[in-house]
Amino acid sequence: MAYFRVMSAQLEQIYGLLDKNEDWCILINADPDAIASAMALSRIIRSRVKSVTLARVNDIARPDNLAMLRYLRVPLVKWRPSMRKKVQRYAIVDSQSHHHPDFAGVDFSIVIDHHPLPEELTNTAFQDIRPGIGAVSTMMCEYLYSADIRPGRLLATALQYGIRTDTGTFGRNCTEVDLRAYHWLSRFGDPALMTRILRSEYLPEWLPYFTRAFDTLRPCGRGSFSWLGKVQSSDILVVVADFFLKVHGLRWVAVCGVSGGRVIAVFRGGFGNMDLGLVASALFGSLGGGGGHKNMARAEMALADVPEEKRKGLEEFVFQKMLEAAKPKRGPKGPDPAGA
Ligand SMILES: [Mn+2]
Repeated sequence: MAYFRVMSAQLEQIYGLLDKNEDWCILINADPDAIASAMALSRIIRSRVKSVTLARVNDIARPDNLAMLRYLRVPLVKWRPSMRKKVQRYAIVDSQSHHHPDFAGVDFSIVIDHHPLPEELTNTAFQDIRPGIGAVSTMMCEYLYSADIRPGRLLATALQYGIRTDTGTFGRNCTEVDLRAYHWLSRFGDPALMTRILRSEYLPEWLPYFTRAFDTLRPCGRGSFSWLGKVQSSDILVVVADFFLKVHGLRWVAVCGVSGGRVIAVFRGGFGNMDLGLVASALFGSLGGGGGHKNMARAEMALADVPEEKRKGLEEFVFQKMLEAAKPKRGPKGPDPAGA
């Protein structure tokens, strides 16, 4: 049975661009889908050109992305303009030239993407842009299949991770072709490596924040409150708050701290009637701002706006505000009927 549509005509076009004397660079804005797609394109073209370099324009900080690069041994380097001297031809996957300033002015011979096409037409030698597809990794499976290439263990696992990431593990923007590609890859991928990547959720330097989070965790109304004090970035509040979502029975949690001269509260949970967006907008009142959705929200205020006498006991100040904001609100008609 044919798994995918036949891409022979497109492959011939790509092969027609390749020259044994030319050095290629596949330029990406690195995320799992882009990394996997670059690996696949490199696999398809590398025997027909002088060399292929995989380069990223962005920095990578997420632990799962770092794990992907490490466990799947991806030879991805940071893009430097000086590399132009050694490269004659460029390809771009999972992005288009208007998506990042570093892509501007680069003459791409190959563009393979699933983001919407801009209005102005480019004069790229080869382009395959299909906004309907969940992941470019899926498109690359069609190319590999048509090129008669069985992906190796590391490449197949990378493509699976690319599809998982871009489709929110098959929950959004996922087409039948994406599922078929994932199924095809499962013959070649490595489930143990996939598990290692999926479990790489935290960086070692984040662990002391968890110690603080557990030490300070206390009930707040029907939810929980945790105080991390000064944090390097508010991202750490998000990481810790997301962790608490995995604890069965915690209705909601507010993880709070100070970063960049601001007091920040990150809310997660909202199982039941509580609307965390409303709690967040009420938290600091006129002193700050906040909002969000029923299940995730955020509130902030400037440290300078905290009353002078409260600054020493900042944790208690925020906790009392939280307690007040999270009090069940009764409407004019009394309590909500059960099950509402
Ligand atoms: Mn993508």
